[in-house]
Amino acid sequence: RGGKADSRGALVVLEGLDRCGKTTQSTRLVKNLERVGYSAELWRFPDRTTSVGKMISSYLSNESQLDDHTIHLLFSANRWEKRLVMLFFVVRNLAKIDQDENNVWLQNVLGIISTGQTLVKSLMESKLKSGTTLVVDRYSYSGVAFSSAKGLDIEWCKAPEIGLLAPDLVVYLDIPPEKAAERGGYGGERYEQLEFQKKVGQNYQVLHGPTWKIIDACSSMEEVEEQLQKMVLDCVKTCQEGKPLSCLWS
Ligand code: FDM
Repeated sequence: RGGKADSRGALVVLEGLDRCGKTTQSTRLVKNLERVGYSAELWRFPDRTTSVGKMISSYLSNESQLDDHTIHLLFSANRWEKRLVMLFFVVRNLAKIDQDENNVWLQNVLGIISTGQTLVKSLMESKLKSGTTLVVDRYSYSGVAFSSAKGLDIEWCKAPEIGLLAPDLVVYLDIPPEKAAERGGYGGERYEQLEFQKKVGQNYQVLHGPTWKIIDACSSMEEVEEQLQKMVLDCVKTCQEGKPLSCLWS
């Protein structure tokens, strides 16, 4: 809909404290975008379906213990692994070619990949370039805000995220931690504690940049939905007009 035939989708991230309404709003947003004719997909981090995601999930539900640095890197790896999905398909297809061509093809391409001249686009990038808008429930900013709330150095926390795609728009659903805590109670996961969430909120402030927009998450669900959709439609149009993709932390 609209834009040039080869126009790309937008990378939109929703961030905020636990219970700020991100998950409800990101689901509604994708439905609303599709309703008005855009191709859109909902992603979320952590993606608990992968093997790294399962380790994260077990940590969050207090079934396992991990060093703070280790879990931070696992959250980051869970974002990077979206790249590997494509790599896996390429290697698997080459393995098929390999049956006829006596290993040469596979050797060459694996050589290229291992020297870092990657032929492989990340899954995220190829989705965006195919015109799909991605609505992402939490991203690198959660990684930094939550881990640095445990006392880890903020620059150290940002480092493993360098080179991931930078969002075109980050919408911060702003809610006072006390208000969030009143909403239906926390679900018992590791970070769902008022004092911790207060620190996370302060850390998010440091991360706000030019691509950030803030919505008052204490407004009604409908009001938040409407404001969000308006912001995202503006962003989608800018991306269709040719805004280039960039990488964190630009
Ligand atoms: N979280 C989430 C992190 O600590 N680092 C990250 O990189 C991400 C993506 O995991 F408390 C935290 C934030 C939250 C918890 O998130 C699980 P969901 O949105 O409740 O599944």
